[in-house]
Amino acid sequence: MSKKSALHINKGTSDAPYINPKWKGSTRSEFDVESLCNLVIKGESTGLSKAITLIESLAPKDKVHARKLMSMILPKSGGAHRIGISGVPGVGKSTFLESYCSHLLAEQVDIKIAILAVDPSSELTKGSILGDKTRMESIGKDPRVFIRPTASNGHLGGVAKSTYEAVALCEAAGYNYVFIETVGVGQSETVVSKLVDSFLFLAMPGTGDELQGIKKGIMEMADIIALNKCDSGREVAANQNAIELKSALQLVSRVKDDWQAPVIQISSLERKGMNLVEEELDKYYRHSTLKGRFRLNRIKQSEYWFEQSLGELLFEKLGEKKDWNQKKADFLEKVRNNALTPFEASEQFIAQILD
Ligand SMILES: Nc1nc2c(ncn2[C@@H]2O[C@H](COP(=O)(O)OP(=O)(O)OP(=O)(O)O)[C@@H](O)[C@H]2O)c(=O)[nH]1
Ligand SMILES: [Mg+2]
Repeated sequence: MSKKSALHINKGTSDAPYINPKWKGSTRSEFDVESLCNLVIKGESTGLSKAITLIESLAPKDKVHARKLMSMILPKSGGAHRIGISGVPGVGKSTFLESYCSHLLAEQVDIKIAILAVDPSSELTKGSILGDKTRMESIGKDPRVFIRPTASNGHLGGVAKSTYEAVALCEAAGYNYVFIETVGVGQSETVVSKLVDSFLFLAMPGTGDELQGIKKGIMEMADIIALNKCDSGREVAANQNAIELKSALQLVSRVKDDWQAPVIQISSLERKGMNLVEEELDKYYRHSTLKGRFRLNRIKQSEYWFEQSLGELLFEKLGEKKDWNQKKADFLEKVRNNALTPFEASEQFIAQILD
């Protein structure tokens, strides 16, 4: 077995879908969706990998297969605790996952962990996932762990769709923890926060100004904030930062529930504080399940993605109308000349397009 397959790290982009050497010789037209579905349900990581490549594909034929696969998979999904991990590049998300998952693996024999890495800002073939391969090496070798980057297709809607479906596939394959690592840039955190049950935000010790730089939106999204890189010998600075973070958090009122995000201090490098993370995640899980919010949150997320997708698809379909560009340019000119307000122009434009 090659090192790559031993690590269960599978690259794949929509342009060049990952094809496991085991399937060499098979062609896409030979696709047997039912067998693939069975492989996934049996928990075979190679089948799961192939299934994720299929749902990421933009080829029309693959989309038909993917739709069929998802309809078979969906009733078997939902069984995992979905956990989002975010934070600025270099904060230590991958190192944390390596450390935290080692902790879980040592504690629980029956555990199955899937890690999906979402990075809409970089191409999958470069950058972070190569680093992840070495950073997560020790857990990647464990047969109970599946690591996979999600193809972004360059836009967030694509990330959301493929990640949503990849999570469902992992759950059908029996993974009871699904971690989604996302780099803290752009809108990726917002997307991931609407795909998970619990959202863990990693920060690192710095000056007060840097801490204040943590976006207010993130404070509202985060269920737990872990101050990473609180290594031995850095206790004083770490304590000071934790106090600052806590007081900043008090200014944020959570509208979605009555949860106050805790701030904990960890060192992923020294593997310190992993039990604290587990405790806080458990606490939050209990908090959300007790009040029925857990299920409701998932329903709300599905509704949200339905609405989002409707909007995106409608826009895409309208854009395919042959006179879209010309008419749009005409109305844009009227807006520029102040002949119409932007709102009136868009209303008239849509009315003409739909006519
Ligand atoms: N001192 C110290 N260094 C750490 C700790 N955790 C991670 N690092 C280091 O920080 C650097 C970045 O770690 P990564 O785990 O790749 O960070 P990341 O957030 O996944 O980075 P991206 O995937 O690029 O966004 C590496 O050199 C790690 O060794 C920690 O607890 N203490
Ligand atoms: Mg990383």
